[in-house]
Amino acid sequence: MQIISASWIITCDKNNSIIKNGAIVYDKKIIDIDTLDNIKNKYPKTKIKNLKENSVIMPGLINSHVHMEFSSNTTSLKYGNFITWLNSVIKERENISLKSTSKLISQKLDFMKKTGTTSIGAISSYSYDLQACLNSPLNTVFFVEAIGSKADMIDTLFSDFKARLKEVQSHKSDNFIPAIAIHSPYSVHPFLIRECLNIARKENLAVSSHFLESPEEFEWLHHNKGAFLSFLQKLLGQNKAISKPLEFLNQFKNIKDLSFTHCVEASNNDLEKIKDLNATIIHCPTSNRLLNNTKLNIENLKDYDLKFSLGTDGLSSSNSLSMFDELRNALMIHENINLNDLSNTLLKSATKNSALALGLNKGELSQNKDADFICISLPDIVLDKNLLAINIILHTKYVENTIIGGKNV
Ligand code: MCF
Ligand code: FE
Repeated sequence: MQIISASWIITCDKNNSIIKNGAIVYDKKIIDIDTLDNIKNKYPKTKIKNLKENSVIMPGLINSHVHMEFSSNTTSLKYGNFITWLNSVIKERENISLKSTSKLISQKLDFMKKTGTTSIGAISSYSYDLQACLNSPLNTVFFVEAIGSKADMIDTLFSDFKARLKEVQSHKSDNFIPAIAIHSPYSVHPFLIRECLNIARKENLAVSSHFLESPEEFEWLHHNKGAFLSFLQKLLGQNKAISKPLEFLNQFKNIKDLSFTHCVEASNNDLEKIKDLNATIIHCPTSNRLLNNTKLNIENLKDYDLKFSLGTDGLSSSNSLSMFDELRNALMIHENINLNDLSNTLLKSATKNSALALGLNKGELSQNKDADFICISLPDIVLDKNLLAINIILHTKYVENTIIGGKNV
């Protein structure tokens, strides 16, 4: 059992409690959390590690959506329009994958740890990122991705998917959790979706999918028109979408830990369905800005009682895997919301809501949650506790300490 204290503890719990001069008692899980004075009284014999002035302890950040296999990309892809981006990915993907070695991915994971991330939801297309994730102290929810829309290929694709999932499942541990990703409504055949989701239900695996991230995707799925028509006609000889948005969503019933990434073009009917499915929306603001110049209407989500979590997406659609960079971008992009309210909402989206999306017992500092937290140091005194969230987002580049499962890593 260990005790650590800081000037401030941001719990990200359901009441958004903030404790001034607080302390946490923990082993693998959090045993107690209170003011330093109360903890001293309750645990008089245990030595306390006191962090310095203007220190903050908060839950470790959870990056709920990232593609590590694209880690080598910096300048190869074209931004500004989704189809232009997709074409550049198809052209450059092999090169990017080859350069994204285990060594490079390990370096990126280390950078993520230093910038406050303690857990990731990694979408993996080929399992090229498996070894680096296994070697990392970060908790990984490893999503084996299913993709492919050609009916005559389904058997082969499904066999390949099952073989990859089996290999990934052989590595299951407390900090490595196998899961399933369905790429998107336009790229995965409904039969393949059905089979993969049956496995998820049977084996209780978390599921995630990209959903309605561009106006082109909306036009295609609803009306079989737009830039996707010529793109898919040329690539696969397709002239009709394989699923309508609601047909697609309806396939995801009875999945316990479910999330849909992007959703910037989701209709109100779609949002209602997503709520019905008890799913979380994963928001990747930098990716949305770079690929489409769109943003998620986070105010609208309240009307549907929907929660959103935060993700960076991969370096295929962002310039940084730092969750603090993503938080700052989100703070700048959503210019129509009160800054302090937005800051609190964003910290919650990067912790508690991300844990919800991935099905983890983490993301908030309260009794019995996993002891995953970060220690940061603010540059100067914060006089009003309502200004903590915004100052943490504005000023944190690197963390001082990272504790995962009670261990300093
Ligand atoms: O989230 C972004 C944009 N939307 C869709 N896919 C991806 C993103 N970043 C990487 N991807 C991957 C995806 O997992 O790119 C491929 C898939 O394997 C797209 S199809 C060429
Ligand atoms: Fe993505």
